[in-house]
Amino acid sequence: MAAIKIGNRDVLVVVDIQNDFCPGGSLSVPRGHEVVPVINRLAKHFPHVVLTQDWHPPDHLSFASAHPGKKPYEIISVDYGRQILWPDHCVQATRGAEFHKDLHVPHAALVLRKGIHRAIDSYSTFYENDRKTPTGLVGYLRERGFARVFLAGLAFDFCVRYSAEDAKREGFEVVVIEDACRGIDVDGSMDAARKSLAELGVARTGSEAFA
Ligand code: VGL
Ligand code: ZN
Repeated sequence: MAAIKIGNRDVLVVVDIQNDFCPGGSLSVPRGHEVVPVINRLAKHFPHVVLTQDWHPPDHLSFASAHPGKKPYEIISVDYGRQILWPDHCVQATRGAEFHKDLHVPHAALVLRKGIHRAIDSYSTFYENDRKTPTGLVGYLRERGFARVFLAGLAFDFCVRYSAEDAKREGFEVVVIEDACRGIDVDGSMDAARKSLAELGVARTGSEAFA
């Protein structure tokens, strides 16, 4: 694969490298921790990095525990459509919400927190699941003059996927760094993510392209 040259209009968005998404966490992504060294290496190639954090209040509507009688991974209907119910995860200011201890990206300029509204889940780091409520990240990236968004992190089939799609729709060039992601894979979500990203023209690469 041809080497990718990174410049000042490029930004790396590192998605949700948090304890709860790693083995031992409450919503652990299989082998999620394996992306940590890959991302640490990758980030050295990028002068501009943003970290995101899933950051829910304790009674968040995406938690099965907030719906008596419901279990994790059941689907319910909410104001904005279908919502998968998750185990409690990434509760604000808890250990599960902290970044993995080995994540080392000291030059990251922004930590963007999402999923902060009790009644709206947020997979995308740009728009919450009602598809209307912005996180502010589009404005930040535009004001900083970025044109190309590289994405890495957890989970490929949720947060990375929806973030890539929104970035593309907002007119950024988007590249997903595949070996720097891992997925949850519920109900065919990995295949659905790959298909949707291909249809939208989101580019994919491997971390070796930055060597
Ligand atoms: C995520 C499920 C629930 C993610 C966040 O970051 O991919 N997935 N909350
Ligand atoms: Zn969440």
